[in-house]
Amino acid sequence: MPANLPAEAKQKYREASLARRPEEKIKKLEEFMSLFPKHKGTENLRAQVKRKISLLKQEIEDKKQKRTGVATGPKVFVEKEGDAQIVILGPTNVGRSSLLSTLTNAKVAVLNYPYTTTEPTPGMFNYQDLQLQMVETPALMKGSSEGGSWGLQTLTSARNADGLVLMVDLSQNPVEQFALISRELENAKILTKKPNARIEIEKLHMGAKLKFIVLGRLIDCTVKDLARLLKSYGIRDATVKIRGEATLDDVEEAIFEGKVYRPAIILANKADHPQAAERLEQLKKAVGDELKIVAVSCATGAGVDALGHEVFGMLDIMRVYTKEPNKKMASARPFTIRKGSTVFDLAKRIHSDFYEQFSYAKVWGKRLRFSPQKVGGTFALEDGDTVELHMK
Ligand SMILES: Nc1nc2c(ncn2[C@@H]2O[C@H](COP(=O)(O)OP(=O)(O)OP(=O)(O)O)[C@@H](O)[C@H]2O)c(=O)[nH]1
Ligand SMILES: [Mg+2]
Repeated sequence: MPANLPAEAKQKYREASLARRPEEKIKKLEEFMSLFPKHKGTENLRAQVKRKISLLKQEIEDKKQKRTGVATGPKVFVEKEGDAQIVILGPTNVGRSSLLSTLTNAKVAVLNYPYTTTEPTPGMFNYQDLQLQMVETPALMKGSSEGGSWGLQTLTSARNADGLVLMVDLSQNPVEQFALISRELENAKILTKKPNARIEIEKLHMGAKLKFIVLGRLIDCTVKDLARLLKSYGIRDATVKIRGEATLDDVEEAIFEGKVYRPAIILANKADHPQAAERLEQLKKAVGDELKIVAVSCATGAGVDALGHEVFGMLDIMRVYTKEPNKKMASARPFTIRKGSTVFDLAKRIHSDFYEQFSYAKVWGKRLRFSPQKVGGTFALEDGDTVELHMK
């Protein structure tokens, strides 16, 4: 827990947040690390800062690559496209590429040979009205979370995703494979179980001030305490959204982009294997009701049809329809946004102009006592709402 950092360290962190160039940020973050003691209580924080530094170094590499046109390394993660990005994770040879080529048009090499896939590779999976971007990542292995082999790419992709497919193989020992995936995710601070508190801190332009949207409950602290904490890290302009039950410590951890929650399902592939049924039972026993398990065979196609439904079901997204002010009908295709999103979130998704020049919105929804209702930007949307945005 990063609690009780010396004021000097907080000041340094603030400088790091304000630094514009990645080189400068790295320097400040390294100085920041030297300003707090090395012990069990700061272990998490050190790991997070180290990961941040690795990412910044990668960013510098990527820029160099763009300038010189010379590839120095593979992409860290894939830009999001479509309605949601699902990252496929698993140890080597479980059939991640087979899944990608079953669900999408992506051209990938499927080989009975380990470590074929060496960079995050996307494909688009059309499920009903939705476009789900599936991303195969290089194999997870012991030590991936320490940055070994492709660890940085694979786990950064997972961190960046909207949902995860954790893939194991029923021709091997799926319990061991799942244990490996769980361990690496845990070390990388990616949770697949919904935490009590979910906190998002979105930094805003200077002068915007601090805004708090508390959809859940604060434990042993007030909004004033949160404001004081954020200001001590130099955060003066931000929207802070809190769902579930959050303590001051949870908010402090969120400042360092510590733990993230990503919904997940387990996909047990190679269900055509003679011992598959028995191993599936062992896996179910080991996992309990922690995560949903879906068994498929990419080789025979068994179970694959149900996947779209399962993948969409695990995502924390809702459909919102938009309507132009002078039209009668709402759009046929919905926008998909995170559950708990506001009118501002929707506006930003459509175009930054809608956000920057936002005046008010009209919302039609089943839960509303009357529709349309005139609302402001922080109004929380729900699945199935229709929204009409008005600009200044
Ligand atoms: N029996 C059986 N074999 C499968 C199935 N799915 C994939 N395979 C085989 O498993 C091997 C590995 O498949 P890939 O899809 O390349 O596995 P991967 O997880 O992408 O592996 P790497 O990228 O090399 O880490 C290939 O020989 C596939 O033909 C399945 O459902 N049943
Ligand atoms: Mg592969």
